[in-house]
Amino acid sequence: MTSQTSSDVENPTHAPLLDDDYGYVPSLDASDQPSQPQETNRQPSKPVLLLISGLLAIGLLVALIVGNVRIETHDNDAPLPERRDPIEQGVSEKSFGLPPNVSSFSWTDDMLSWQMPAFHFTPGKNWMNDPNGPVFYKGWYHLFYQYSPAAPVWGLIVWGHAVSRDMVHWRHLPIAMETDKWYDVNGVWTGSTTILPNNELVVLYTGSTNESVQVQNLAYPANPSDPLLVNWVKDPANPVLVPPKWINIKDFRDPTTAWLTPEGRWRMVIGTKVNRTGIAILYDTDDFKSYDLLDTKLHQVDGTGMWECVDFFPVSKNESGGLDTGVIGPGIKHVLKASMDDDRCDYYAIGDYNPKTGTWVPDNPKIDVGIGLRYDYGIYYASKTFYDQNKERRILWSWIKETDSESSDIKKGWASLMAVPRTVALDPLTGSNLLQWPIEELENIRSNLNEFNEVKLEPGSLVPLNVGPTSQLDIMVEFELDKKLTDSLLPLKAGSVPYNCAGHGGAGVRDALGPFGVLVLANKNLTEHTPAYFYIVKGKKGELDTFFCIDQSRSSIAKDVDKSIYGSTVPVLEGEKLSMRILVDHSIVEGYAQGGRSCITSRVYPTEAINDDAQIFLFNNATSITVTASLKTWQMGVSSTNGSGWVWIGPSLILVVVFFFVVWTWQNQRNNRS
Ligand code: DQQ
Repeated sequence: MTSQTSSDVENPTHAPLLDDDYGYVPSLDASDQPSQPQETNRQPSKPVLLLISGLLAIGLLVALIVGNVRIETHDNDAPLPERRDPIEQGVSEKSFGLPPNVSSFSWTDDMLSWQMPAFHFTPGKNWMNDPNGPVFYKGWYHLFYQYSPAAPVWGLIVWGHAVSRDMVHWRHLPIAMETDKWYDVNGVWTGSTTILPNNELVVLYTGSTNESVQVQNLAYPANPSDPLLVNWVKDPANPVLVPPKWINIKDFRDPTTAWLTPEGRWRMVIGTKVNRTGIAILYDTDDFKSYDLLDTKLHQVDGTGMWECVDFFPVSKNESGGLDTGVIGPGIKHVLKASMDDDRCDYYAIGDYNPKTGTWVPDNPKIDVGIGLRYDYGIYYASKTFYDQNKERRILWSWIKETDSESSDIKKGWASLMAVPRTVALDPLTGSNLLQWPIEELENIRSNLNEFNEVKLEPGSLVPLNVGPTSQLDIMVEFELDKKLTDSLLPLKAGSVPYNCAGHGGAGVRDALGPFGVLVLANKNLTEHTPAYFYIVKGKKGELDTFFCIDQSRSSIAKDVDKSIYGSTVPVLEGEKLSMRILVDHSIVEGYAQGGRSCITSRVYPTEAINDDAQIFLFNNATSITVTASLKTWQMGVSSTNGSGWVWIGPSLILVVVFFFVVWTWQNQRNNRS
């Protein structure tokens, strides 16, 4: 298994052209061709000639395979398209702002190029935000995304497009939908795909019109027999939906995947707000062209502001697999998720859906949408699920933004990426939260397992782990605590401030039962490090509350990056060990606690703890307990084929054989002549 380095990513080699099977072949331009041996007066000897031709042939083979790894489709040097004014503001532009007067760090090219992830999806250049219309179609996973092809800042948004066999190795395709109609000239915004019973696809997306009105538009593949779905047609009937009178023309966006109602009509959700109330409204349609707005709202929550990228899907109480969007019946709960424009976080709640009335009620109104549970307690926004009929699971995609300065984004030439795709299902043990877990396909890019068993961590200890390079890691760790000790500790005093990750000073603040965990992306003298940790507090009634946190406050010596501390409580059931899984992929640290009951995604921008200078440690900063840790780590790479790359091995081998044959014949002829 080869791992993909950031320089592979920074220097993509080929642009795709058409191929017989799927519409595309990789092309080699002149600069990619191996150079020919120069004619000189001295004849090379036969073994030398064979060695050179062998190397050339291998080079050709490698070039063909590697050429499929990251294929860029956009020319960064092309003149910027004229921006139409006014560009719609306030929808997805960079929301991370640094306090005034923060000094800029002198970022070097090496530091910036290290930040590019290896196994998280990114278009490689320019700006990306929300995932759009994910679908599995004719053997390929399709991911569309909000893309600003002109610059690494939000602007005139189109639908970028990539395909994959496994959602790990990607093949970049041309832009699927451009801003070429009056009804989307200010942006082809977020939308979803629906698979019709005859396996045809339809896409509904929000267009920002020439007057910046948010409307819904219909599109479908130009050639449904093309598994890569390269070309898309927009329906002449567009826009198929305009904002109803009682909705502000700029608060009507992001249609969901539609599902069939028991009456046989298609139903979908759109997010909106009225004053400060976030609302999910429902439309029914027979043909995706004319729609009936339901009188009832699916759901609304006062004080939550605009609901973007609403998602609505069933989960099974008993089965671990996923369910198609329209499934209803006993043993099924429904998840309603909305992305809160106010705080840029994705909130969900679990509840019951009544298809007759078109309403949904949360199980626990105290943790309703926008005020309770989050998919992720770090940087995770505008997510969208789809039902993967290929493996009967529900997959969650989400946008991870940058939390550095815009000038750094411009210098590095790209901004944002997708979190790794996660399976999402109801937690069968609690019934009150979801479980999110990286898709199993990611395990195929693990290598170099290191295992550490029962490492005793005394209070105040720090244990370096020798696991090789640490910029691309999958870490799974379990902690055991001495139960007698936790029992003997006194509960929190009445009136003391309840713990939360952000408000209590991070991993450096010591208490009886925490923090303990893993330090990643740490340099030797620990001037830079990112701790992922548990922190246990004993509640007033003696109950233990466990928090899962990631502390970015010492992740970088640079001042012009986010230093927040993220986290939340995580349910831990009787008899369970504490467990966390941490994915490190250069500037992303993605954490999952207790099998995915609580997740945190963070962006870190170290200046020294990069490349070979980054290490990992176990630590225990608790003052009263010894913790026993057992862990496994793997290097994470992206193998040099992207699912479709193997297609080229056959032809490449034939080329190699032909090459050798020609050289051999030519050499023989020369020998015969002399
Ligand atoms: N991003 C899109 C909108 C959506 C927002 C525009 C969420 O459709 O509401 O890029 O990030």
